[in-house]
Amino acid sequence: MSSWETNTTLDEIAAFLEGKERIAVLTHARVDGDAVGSSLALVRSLNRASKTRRASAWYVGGAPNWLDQLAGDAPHHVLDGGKLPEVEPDAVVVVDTGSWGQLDALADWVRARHDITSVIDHHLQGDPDVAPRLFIAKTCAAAAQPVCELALDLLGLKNASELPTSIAELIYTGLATDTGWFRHSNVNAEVFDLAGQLLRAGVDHTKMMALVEMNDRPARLRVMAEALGSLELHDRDRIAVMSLTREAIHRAQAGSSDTGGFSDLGLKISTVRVSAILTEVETAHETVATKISLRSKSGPNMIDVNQVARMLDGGGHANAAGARIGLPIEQAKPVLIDAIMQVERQSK
Ligand SMILES: [Mn+2]
Repeated sequence: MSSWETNTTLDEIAAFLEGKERIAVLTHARVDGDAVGSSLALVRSLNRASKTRRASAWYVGGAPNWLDQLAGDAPHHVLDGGKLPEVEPDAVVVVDTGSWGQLDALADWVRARHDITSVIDHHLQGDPDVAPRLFIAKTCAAAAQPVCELALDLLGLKNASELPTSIAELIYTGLATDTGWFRHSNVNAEVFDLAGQLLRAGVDHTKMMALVEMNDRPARLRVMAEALGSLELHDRDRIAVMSLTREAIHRAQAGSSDTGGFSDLGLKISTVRVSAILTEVETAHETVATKISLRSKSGPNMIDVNQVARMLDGGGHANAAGARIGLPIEQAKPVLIDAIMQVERQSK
């Protein structure tokens, strides 16, 4: 019985990828900064390490509007409507997730290529049967950190300050976004050490920040207003819950790529310990499901939202986790609040 633990080294993954020419790099559906940054940093490093190699990244579930600008000429494809990668790879690398649910429409495609798949992740939960090679850096703030080590390995470099700027920018994006631009509790000396090395490699912090955080369409602010307008406080104002129905997203003239990243807004309220946003999503089978994104304040009396998410068959980190429930929002909400209060009671 395998478990969600590292069972290999980055050196061994590099050795496995040696001589592989067509490599598909995948990540979780509805990509974020770490998913894009770590996948494209790996793609660029693989292609730079071998002139004949054709590595590319494949994304499902929509993409943020900054994707193409960040990616530049790094090969990447956004697959819509259940489409699958058009290559038959000789190796697959999954970064920033290792769970079937997060792979979404790509799950069966990966399952059919299990033996040639490797996972590089930093989440506390995942499905160990996704790949025979698992590198799970659970103490890392971003998947971009182990990916950076692999990139150095592939390129024969010692320090991230020696990376080409085009790769350093991608790793920086992963590191910065998964730490909330160096605000979250996962920030530590290693994070700042690596950030410093990446700045020395030529990364322009202001440029990356503007690219990712100041590049929204007006619809994104309208949908944020819908989310804030839906705010409810529960459990003596300790739980903040926002909702985004498909109707609200439609009203804001927004798309699914405009909805991410609002889950921590509720944490701005002094009494709130857990903030959640429930987003109605369309599933492959046209039934209604609710995506739940959870954030908690760290420090004394912290509520471990990874535990909450696990009760709902999801997972993540102690302060940032997610799950998906096959119920409409109004039915998912009491289930979620009950799960949070259960974890809260256990942690007393
Ligand atoms: Mn990540």
